[in-house]
Amino acid sequence: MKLTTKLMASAATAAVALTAALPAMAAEKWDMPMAYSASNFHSENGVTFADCVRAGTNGEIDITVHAGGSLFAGADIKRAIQTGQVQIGERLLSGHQNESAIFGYDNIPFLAPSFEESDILYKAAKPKIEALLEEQGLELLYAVPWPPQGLYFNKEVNSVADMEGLKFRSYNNTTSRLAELTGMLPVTIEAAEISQAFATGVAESMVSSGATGYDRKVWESLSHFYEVNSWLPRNYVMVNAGVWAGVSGANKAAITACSEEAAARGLEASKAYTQFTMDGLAAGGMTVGPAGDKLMGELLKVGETMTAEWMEAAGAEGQALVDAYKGMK
Ligand code: PCA
Repeated sequence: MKLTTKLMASAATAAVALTAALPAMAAEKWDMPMAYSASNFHSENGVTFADCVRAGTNGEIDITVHAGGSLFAGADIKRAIQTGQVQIGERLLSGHQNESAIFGYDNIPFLAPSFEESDILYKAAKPKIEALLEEQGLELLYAVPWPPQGLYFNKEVNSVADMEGLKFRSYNNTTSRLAELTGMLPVTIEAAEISQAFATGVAESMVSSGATGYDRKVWESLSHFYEVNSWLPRNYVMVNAGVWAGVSGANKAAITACSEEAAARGLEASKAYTQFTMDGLAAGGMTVGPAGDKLMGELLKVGETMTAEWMEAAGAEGQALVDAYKGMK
C-alpha cells in the first residue's frame, strides 16, 4: 500500500463504516476542486476530509473532490468558491499575491524553512489570513504545508551563474521573482501540466517540493533535485461564506472537527512524504541532495532581496506578522 494511502486509511475506514449505517436522505452536494493529482497527499487528505464530513453530518453534506485541476485549474479555484460556482475548494494562497502581498507570507525565503517553524509562522499569520479571506467572502477551514521547497534542473548546478537563461516553471509571483533574480526565464505553469512542459522543453527547471516532482514523475525529463528548504507554501481549504452561513450549527461543528483532523493528518502526511518522495526521485534516476555551499550562499543573498521586496509590498501589516512570528519562536 502506498505511504499516504496507509496514513489516510484508518480515518477513511471509520468514516465509511459510519456512513454505511445511515438512513438514505437527500444530501446537500458540495463540489470541491483541488489542483493537484489525485495521488498527492493533499488530494487524498481532501477525500478523507470529505468522508469525515459525510459521516459527521449524518450524510447531510456530501462533498465530491475533483482532483488534478479537473473541475477548475489551480489559478481559478479561489474565484470559483468566491462566486459560488462551487461551495468549497483548495488553493495555494500564495498564488494570489496580486490581491494582497500578505498572501505571500508563506513564501518569504528562508524565514521558516522547517515544518516546526512553518507551523509557528502559520499560527502567527492565521488571524490576518482569516480576516482577509472573510473580506473576500471566504471561510478558512484548514491549511496544510507542502514539504520544503528545493530546486529542480535538467543539469548539474553549482552556482546562480549556472542557472542563467534556463526556462523556469513558476507557480506564483515569488517563484517568478526568484527566476528573474537568478537570470532565468519564468513561465507560470500549473502543477497538473508540468510533466508535459518538461517533456517538451517549455520548462527546464523549477522550485517545488520533492512531492510535486515525484507526483509528476519529473525524472523522465530532469536530472537534479537540490534541497534548499526555501519555504513551505500552504494549500488552504476554503468554503464560500454564504454557503457556510447556511450550514446548521451541528454540521458546522462537525465540519470544524473534520477540518482540525485534516490539518493534523495533512501535516503528518507532508512530513512523511518529504523523505519518501526524495527517495522516489532518486529511485527514478535523479541526483538528490543538498545544494552546494556556493549555490546556497548565493540563494541566501537572493532571498534577502526578495524578503526586502515583500516587506516593502506588505507594509506595516507584513512587519507585524513577521514580528509576531519572531516573538513566538
Ligand atoms: N508543489 C506545488 C506548490 C508547492 C509544491 O511543493 C507546485 O509545484 O505547484
